[in-house]
Amino acid sequence: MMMNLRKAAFVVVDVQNDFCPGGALAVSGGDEVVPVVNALARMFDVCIATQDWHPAGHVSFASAHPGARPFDAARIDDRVVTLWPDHCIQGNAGADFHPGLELAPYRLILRKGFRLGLDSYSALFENDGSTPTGLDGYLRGLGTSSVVFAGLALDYCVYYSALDAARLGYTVFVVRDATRAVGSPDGSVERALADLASRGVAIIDSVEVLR
Ligand code: VGL
Ligand code: ZN
Repeated sequence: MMMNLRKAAFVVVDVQNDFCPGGALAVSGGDEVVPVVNALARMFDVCIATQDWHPAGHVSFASAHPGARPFDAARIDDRVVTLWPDHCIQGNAGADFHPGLELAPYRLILRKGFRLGLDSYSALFENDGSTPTGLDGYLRGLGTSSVVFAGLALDYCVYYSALDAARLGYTVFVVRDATRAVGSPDGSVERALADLASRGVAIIDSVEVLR
């Protein structure tokens, strides 16, 4: 394996039915990450999966805001946020992991976005920017200083997770071909990748980990 990645934690973001074709917030090609993620997970001692886990009526759902439509921007608690179709509702099939995702390697499944009035894109902090999910403490407890991200979606939950990890001082990698993107608004992927690169996040290909 390239670099010293076995000592890194592998964090797989939101590989759930609702983000795959046929799901409520389908990401184009979302299911295509599954075999890549399965192969990558075999390379790491510490594998963690996140699960978007919203209560019905969640503040991020357009349906919770009269007159709003999915993908609209809205102002909530003085933050401009994106509204989504209802997705990843706790206990529904859409919130389940993709059936092809091999779950055995994952020692921690971290649920996020479970507060009715607050979303959490990042695996590390909720969208108020200050409420920790506990993942930083978990990683520190294991002595982990680098994190490799994959999963869905590149321009939202993977992006904000990698951003927070870099801000916290981790060495951060994003495995580009093990992600897919929402792609809205236009240019979201290019902006996310440029921002990550400017913060020292390495955008890599799965072959660099698997060889
Ligand atoms: C996500 C939008 C809403 C993601 C989750 O996993 O990227 N995006 N909830
Ligand atoms: Zn969500």
